Amino acid sequence: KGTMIVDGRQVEFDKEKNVLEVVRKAGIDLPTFCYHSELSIYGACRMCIVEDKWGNIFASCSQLPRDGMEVFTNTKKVQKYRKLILEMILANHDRDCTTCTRTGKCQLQELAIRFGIKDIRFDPIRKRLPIDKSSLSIIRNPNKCILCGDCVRVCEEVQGVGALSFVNRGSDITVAPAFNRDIAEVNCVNCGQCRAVCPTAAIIIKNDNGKVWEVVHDKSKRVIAQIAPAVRVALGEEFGLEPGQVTIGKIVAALKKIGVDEVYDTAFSADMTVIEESKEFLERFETGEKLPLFTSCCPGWVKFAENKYPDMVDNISTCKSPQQMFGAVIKEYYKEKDKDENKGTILISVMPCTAKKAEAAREEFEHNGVRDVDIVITTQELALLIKEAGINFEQLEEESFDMPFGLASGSGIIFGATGGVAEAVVTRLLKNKPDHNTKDLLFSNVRGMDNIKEASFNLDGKEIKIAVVHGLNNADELIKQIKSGKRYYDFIEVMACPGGCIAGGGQPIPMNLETRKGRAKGLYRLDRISHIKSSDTNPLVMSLFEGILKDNHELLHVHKKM
Ligand code: HC1
Ligand code: SF4
Repeated sequence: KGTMIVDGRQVEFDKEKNVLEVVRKAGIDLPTFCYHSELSIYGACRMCIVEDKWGNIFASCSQLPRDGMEVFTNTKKVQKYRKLILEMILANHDRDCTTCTRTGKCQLQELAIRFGIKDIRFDPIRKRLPIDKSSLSIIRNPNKCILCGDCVRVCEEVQGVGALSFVNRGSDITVAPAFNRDIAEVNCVNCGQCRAVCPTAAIIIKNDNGKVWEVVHDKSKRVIAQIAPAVRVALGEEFGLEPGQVTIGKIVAALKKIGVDEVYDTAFSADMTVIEESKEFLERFETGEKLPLFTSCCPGWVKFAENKYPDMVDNISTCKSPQQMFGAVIKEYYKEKDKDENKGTILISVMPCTAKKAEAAREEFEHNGVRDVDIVITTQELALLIKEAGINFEQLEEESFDMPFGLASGSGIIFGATGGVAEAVVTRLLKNKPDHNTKDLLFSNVRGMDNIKEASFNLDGKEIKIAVVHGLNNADELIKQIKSGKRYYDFIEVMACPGGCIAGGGQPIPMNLETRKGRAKGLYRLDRISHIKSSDTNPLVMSLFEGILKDNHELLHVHKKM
């Protein structure tokens, strides 16, 4: 607690972690590339420099605020150094801005404009490096890297993966996977969180929009799209709306305009997942075998477990994720009709997640040459697709999902927020279904952004212990505690990205606590207004279980090949 003086004005501080936060509290937008409140402080970019009353220049992110401390943010010296730093970064940065996917949203470009950089006085000293296109999810271009280290820290500190690090020294320094290998050859789980924090286009989403155009132009194809829960509360941000605003009607309309024949809801197949997964849970709970049961819908988590805890893979549910269940069902549903009409059904997934691209491509999701899911695009790619098609999103008339796979329960929709899957499974298991008021109370422990959440529920006199984790480093911590016997649970929901799918690596940026909370709120609002609360009361899902799935439950399960 204390008071600082920023540019001659008194500013009180209390919980602010560093001088930078106090300056920002004073209403001054100090620039930075490498400071993220959720990551450790690195102090590498030095864009946030300030000057003290003795003329010393320092990075404000790396200094604690002190009572009586006086700083200046716009002195001649500060302006000169800041420009110099920017010029040096720009000298070594690919400047193909006209064709860059981050143009208009690049922090480097933004600051170059803001600080009036016109000429760059230096020649590049870094040599050009190859672009790494090995991953199905992300593309790394080291020639656009400004060495802020954000990706390195998010991958290590938030995801506990550590797939990226600084390699080499001096002017050869760069960020790369271990031993300079391709990213697809290391332990990367495709979560895309590195892309979400990258200030430039050094890490971008692999764009699969070309494949979408190809299939919608092909008249021999029946083109179907499924929309993940989290997309509907985030896409609007790309068109100037607040996080959490629901634009699902416009998303359906836009996809139809682009040429998709039928548009369905992944929350529908999330309802199917709930039915299958709760059945599986009850069987295991009864026998006490292979507990805790871990959820299987997050491909980043599944890959992490395969890499790091192969001995626990059997504890992961055999249920396919909703994305894959939807694919398996739709391909079965249209099998005969496709033969009769001499057509091929193509399924496009619109997901908040970069890892879903890798999930769809896994070998176990192909049967007799037919893939469950053919193309996966992220929320960001959908926004580009809409812009490319020249669709005026604001003026688009809303449309409803197609039937029969367009009706989902609120439980299926909240899958997109951390805690949502656990809440949906427990809601399904409870005999007396809670209304939304009791739900808010009952599930308060599994909702929200705490790292590790716990709750217990009484089911026919037996207590079920549940944990919810998001962020793979938190999952790692929890597993260590389970293995050491410090904690016990029956059911664990794991989502790789902090906040769950709403903050997946394919979502609009910025990704921060505010956007996460706003998007989660949007999903819970949809649950509150939905007529169907519990997956087992979704009549269309139940009729599917009586219909094509009756003797074909295996369609919904996967036995992972290790
Ligand atoms: Fe998710 Fe899921 S909730 S994994 O977060 O289980 O991506 O939104 O589609 O599959 O339904 C993502 C979201 C999504 C699946 C569902
Ligand atoms: Fe790390 Fe995820 Fe990026 Fe892979 S995609 S390098 S796991 S942050």
